[in-house]
Amino acid sequence: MSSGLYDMSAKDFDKTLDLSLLKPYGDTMNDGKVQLSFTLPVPNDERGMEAARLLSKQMGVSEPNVAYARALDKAFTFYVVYGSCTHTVDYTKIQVQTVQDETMEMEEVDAYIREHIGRKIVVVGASTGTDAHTVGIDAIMNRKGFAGHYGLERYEMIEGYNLGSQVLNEDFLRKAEEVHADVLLVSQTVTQKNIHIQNLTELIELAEAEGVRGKYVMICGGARITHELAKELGFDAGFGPGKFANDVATFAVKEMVRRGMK
Ligand code: B12
Repeated sequence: MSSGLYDMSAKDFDKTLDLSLLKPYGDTMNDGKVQLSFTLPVPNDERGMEAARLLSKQMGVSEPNVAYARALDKAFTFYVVYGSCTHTVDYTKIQVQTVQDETMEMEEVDAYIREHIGRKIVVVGASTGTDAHTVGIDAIMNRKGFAGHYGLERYEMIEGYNLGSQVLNEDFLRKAEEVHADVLLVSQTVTQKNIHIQNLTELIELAEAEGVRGKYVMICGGARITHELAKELGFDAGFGPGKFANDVATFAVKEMVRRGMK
């Protein structure tokens, strides 16, 4: 439910705002104020600070001010730079691919499963490949949940298996087969050198090679995962930060019904 302040756009407060030329806001509309932080492999001295300013200018930040510089080691320095972004984007033209289902609460999901599927559904989740981060998949699956949203293990009509982290794609699919899974949930947190793309692609390829891709609703998630990326990689949906168990459960059960999975 939204009302009052949230129904107003910033244009109601400041007539100089042009959403086709959107830029950051700090103190005064269109001032472009931003804060950047980064590390340079140089010692912490005046020369390093000048390098940080010059790089910031090249990134489109005018009047860069090195607000903070701290040596991490003899040859590495961490910088925080303030300045004004000179770039703009046309907000009016932005289209984003998102999951369209309106999120249901836990009780509504359970009722939906009872009515439309008529049995408990089986969900298997894991953080795959070399990825050791478990907090994301736990947030979605653990009974106690995350940020006020109970996890899938608490749903009466869901039988959940959380395999933890560093699960090989082969083992993940084997477990899915063994427990007659309907929905597979994959978490990927580490994205260095695009390892998440590699892991996720390999899982889809393996599922296709084993002829089981169509048996499962396959969903991935993690800090850098968008719905658009997930679809590109061959998943049915993708969820990132700010998404919870009931968002995922809603999509999963509606997708099962759309696909006629009983
Ligand atoms: C805790 C942590 C660790 C812990 C993990 C402990 C554990 N048991 O999970 C430890 C110390 C082990 C660790 C190790 C490493 N980490 Co670490 N870690 C973090 C940290 C601080 C928090 C991550 C977290 O728990 N977030 C909270 C959860 C709830 O958020 P989330 O995962 O985004 O989940 C939400 C959504 O994305 C979504 N979601 C997530 N998964 C799924 C799955 C599905 C199916 C769905 C639907 C939704 C969904 O739902 C969740 C709720 O909204 C982050 C920095 C940060 N502040 O984010 C770095 C961070 C993720 N780690 C990082 C790195 C580099 C590493 C190491 C490689 C470090 C090293 N050199 O050894 C190792 C990797 C080890 C490995 N093999 O994977 C980097 C990743 C950079 C990148 N882009 O790749 C980060 C961003 C730190 C940084 N700024 O550099 N790490």
